[in-house]
Amino acid sequence: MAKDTTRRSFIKAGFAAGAGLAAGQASAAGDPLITETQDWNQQLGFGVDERPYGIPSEFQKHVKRRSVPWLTADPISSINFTPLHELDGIITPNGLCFERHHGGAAEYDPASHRLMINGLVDEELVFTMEDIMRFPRENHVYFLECAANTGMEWRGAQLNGCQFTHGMIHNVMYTGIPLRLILKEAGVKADGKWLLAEGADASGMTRSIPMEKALDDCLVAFKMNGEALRPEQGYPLRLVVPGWEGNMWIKWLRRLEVGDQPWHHREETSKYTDLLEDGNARRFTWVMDAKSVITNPSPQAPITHGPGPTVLTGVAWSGHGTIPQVDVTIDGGKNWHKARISGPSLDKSMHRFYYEFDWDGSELLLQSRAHDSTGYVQPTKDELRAIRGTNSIYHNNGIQTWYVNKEGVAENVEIS
Ligand SMILES: Nc1nc2c(c(=O)[nH]1)N[C@H]1C(S)=C(S)[C@@H](COP(=O)(O)O)O[C@H]1N2
Ligand SMILES: [Mo]
Repeated sequence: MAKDTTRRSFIKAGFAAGAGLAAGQASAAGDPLITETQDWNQQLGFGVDERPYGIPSEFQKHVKRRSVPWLTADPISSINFTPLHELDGIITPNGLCFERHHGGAAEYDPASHRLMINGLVDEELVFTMEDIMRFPRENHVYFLECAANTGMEWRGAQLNGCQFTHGMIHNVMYTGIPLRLILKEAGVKADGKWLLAEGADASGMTRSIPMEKALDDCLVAFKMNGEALRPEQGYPLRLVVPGWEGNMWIKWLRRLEVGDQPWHHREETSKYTDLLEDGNARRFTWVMDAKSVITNPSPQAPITHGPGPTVLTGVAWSGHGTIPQVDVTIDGGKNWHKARISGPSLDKSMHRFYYEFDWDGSELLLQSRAHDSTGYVQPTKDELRAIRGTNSIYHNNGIQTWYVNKEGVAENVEIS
């Protein structure tokens, strides 16, 4: 499969494909969509007062979060998935960020929201949202990945689409206050080594966070991609714990307690722990390791244009830093190629990669493999299983394979 990505070859192929599709119909030059006046050329569009808050084109209705009904018992304590196969670049639009909540998405009036700090501090404090807004702010783009992302795939290929296998992730620019400034305001006592973050929603979610992380890069955020957090994402205030599993990013943040040891609450004992092959469970697997997935082509985004120039794209991320390199293969690992990373390469943020190739119409086995800035390389699923067995749910960052048939239809498979 030779790669020739010059302009000329694209244009030639474009005409060839057009001619092929239009066989027996009008040629490209005689296309009525070009030569005839269309309905939409003859009527006025809608005015500036029609949509004071903009929404996507009605032709984009298929671009939406989706859930998998059998995954959870009811939609209140459930999950939906980001449509990764419909997105490009690195930022997840606010309305498409996957949702995970344990007691429904709460909607609070910011005027009556409070953030309290108690425990091992010099002075216990309560902040209003107005108080929070008076601290110096920072802007950072970070991915949030639920530890259960790809969790259904431990025993074998299961869900047919990157939205479902990898869509428990979003990548957002947050505006917020460094958590360390808020802790400093209260004054952490010398034996204050841990922080408990608590949500105001019905689930009252709590997680223990080591003080080093709290003082390092955590944010108390109130904006996402420039506008207020969405209710689904914890409006008016959420904790941002860069690179660490999504469960720790407490939404509707109402309380921070400083303590001298972890609290061992539900979400860090019975959940979000990793059962190992020997029967022991590993706790506190906080950092999300390097991972990647090809978003196009993929089961929900087949190749529809036939052989010729084809754009392969996907996303990669690491909780340990940046992604300097992504390799892709279209023949199940016989040959690996360096993908092209385009867009900002930011710490603990999603990266976008592309690989352009000339599809000869034969079957494909697509895989991507991320390298992060520590030198770590994304493992195969078999390598993970050798350590973790198949009884795991969380922290599956194994290499994903899509099989593409001669018609361009893609399917979730495994090769070994
Ligand atoms: N208060 C509160 N915070 C929460 C949760 C919750 O149910 N309640 N869910 C957690 C889990 S398990 C994940 S993966 C992330 C999901 O964030 P998102 O809904 O913005 O995608 O929020 C975390 N923070
Ligand atoms: Mo989660």
